[in-house]
Amino acid sequence: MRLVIGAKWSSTWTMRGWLACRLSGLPFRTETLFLSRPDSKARLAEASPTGLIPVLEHDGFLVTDTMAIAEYLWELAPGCDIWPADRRARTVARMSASEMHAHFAELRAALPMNLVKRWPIANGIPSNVKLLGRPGVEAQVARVQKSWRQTRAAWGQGGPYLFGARFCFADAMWAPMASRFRTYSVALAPDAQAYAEAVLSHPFVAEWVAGAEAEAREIGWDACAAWP
Ligand SMILES: N[C@@H](CCC(=O)N[C@@H](CS)C(=O)NCC(=O)O)C(=O)O
Repeated sequence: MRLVIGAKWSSTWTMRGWLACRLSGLPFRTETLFLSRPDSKARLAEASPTGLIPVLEHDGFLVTDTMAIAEYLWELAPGCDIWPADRRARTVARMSASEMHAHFAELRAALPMNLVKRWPIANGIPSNVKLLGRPGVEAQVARVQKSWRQTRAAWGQGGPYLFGARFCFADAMWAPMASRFRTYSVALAPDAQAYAEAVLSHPFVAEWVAGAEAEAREIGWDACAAWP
């Protein structure tokens, strides 16, 4: 299998697709398609029927969209770590992943993912107040925390993740959100902070972040950290 990904330090959806592949336990290789090059649009059109990445290729069959990729991999490797074993837990995990997939447009636009950036804090005040004050952002930051809290309260006993001890694709879907909160020094409630830190410390997430850092060193750390 081959997964087409974007720049590791900034591509949220391809990070999720890559995490789905890792959770499946199946062998795969990646191919990087940087989205800001002059030929990117043409390469995207060639690589993906939707013109979006990630795209998974398996024996000539193309799967686009992170949710569909996760479901396809689950069907190839049923019982893998993508979804919890219990049917209801699995449904709630799909609900959680779908909420992330479909919502939070304002938050995502205001705080683009940048895995190598850290917003500076001066005298205890983050210099990101303007971004956090954009319409809709505060309410969406609150909803994200509530979503994590609701799921963990019902299913998260026995471990730091949404469904306890096993990190699943729902956690993977939220990983870029957790990284945004870290990058922009968003003040979270203690339970949400602990969950975000657990997600960012998961070995697969840490592996992707290490790849992002290596990539940024190659491209030019300061240029990457200055974006957007
Ligand atoms: N709903 C899609 C979203 C995919 C998406 O927006 N991917 C971005 C990269 S992270 C993309 O391909 N953008 C194309 C472009 O910027 O031209 C999914 O879940 O995979």
